[in-house]
Amino acid sequence: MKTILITGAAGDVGTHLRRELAGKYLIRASDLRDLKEKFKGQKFMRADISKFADALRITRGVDAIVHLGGYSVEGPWQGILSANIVGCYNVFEAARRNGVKRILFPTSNHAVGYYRRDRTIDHRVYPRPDSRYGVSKVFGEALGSLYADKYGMQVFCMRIGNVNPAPIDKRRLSIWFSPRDLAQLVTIGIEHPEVRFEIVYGVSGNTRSWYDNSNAARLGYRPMDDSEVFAREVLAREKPGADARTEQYQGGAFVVAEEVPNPAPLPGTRRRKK
Ligand code: 15L
Repeated sequence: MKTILITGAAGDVGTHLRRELAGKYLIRASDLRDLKEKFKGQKFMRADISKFADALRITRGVDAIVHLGGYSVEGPWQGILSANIVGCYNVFEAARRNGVKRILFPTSNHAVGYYRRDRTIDHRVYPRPDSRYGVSKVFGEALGSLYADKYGMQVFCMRIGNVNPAPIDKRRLSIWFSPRDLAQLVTIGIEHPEVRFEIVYGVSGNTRSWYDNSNAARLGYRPMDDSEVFAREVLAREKPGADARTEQYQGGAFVVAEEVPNPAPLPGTRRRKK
């Protein structure tokens, strides 16, 4: 049985994934925080991936890595820098030094969140991040491409929508990713013999999808779920967003989210009068 390292294993996506993969792989679950839910046969290793020594320690002797660790929403730049940029670099570099060939990088819909909702995009579009968090995901995709080309690593980037047992609002009807579809796509990322560098969308087979997920289909992904069965109930409770941009762009509220809501002016500068 393969040993799989999951970083960020205590988070929501990590917990869904560990539940779905329990018994299928030997899971090494790593996080800064304690695991709230534990599953049989999964070993916990506490680590701070912004420290290279920790990244080296947790990546030793595994067959593949699912690198979920880091900030999962917009946040202060220093936090994103250390967890998502430095942390991501550390995991790739530690994997290379430990001879781990395969990395699954859960990037995000927010790497392309500035595409409008009336467009269908595929894995070849130019990134259009909607936040500093989105930029950090584009960084991870670029790093994966470098490590695939330069070091022959096998890198599987999943631009994840929203993992939940059910879609929670109108935007999520388009990007919902059920836990069992997540497990199917991750299994393809771990097992497919021809992965070199791939970008796929981590979403279920949603009728309202904004994505052409043909690259995932080419690799054998056959989603079992479609958010449409929840549409009536979700739309009935939907309230219009306060800012029209959140309805125009795929990234929703991330296009208006600020790392610091009202930054103080720099010394020697003044706020412009309206
Ligand atoms: C993400 O990338 C986040 O990790 C997750 O927390 C959700 O906010 C999701 O996107 C989303 O767009 O709903």
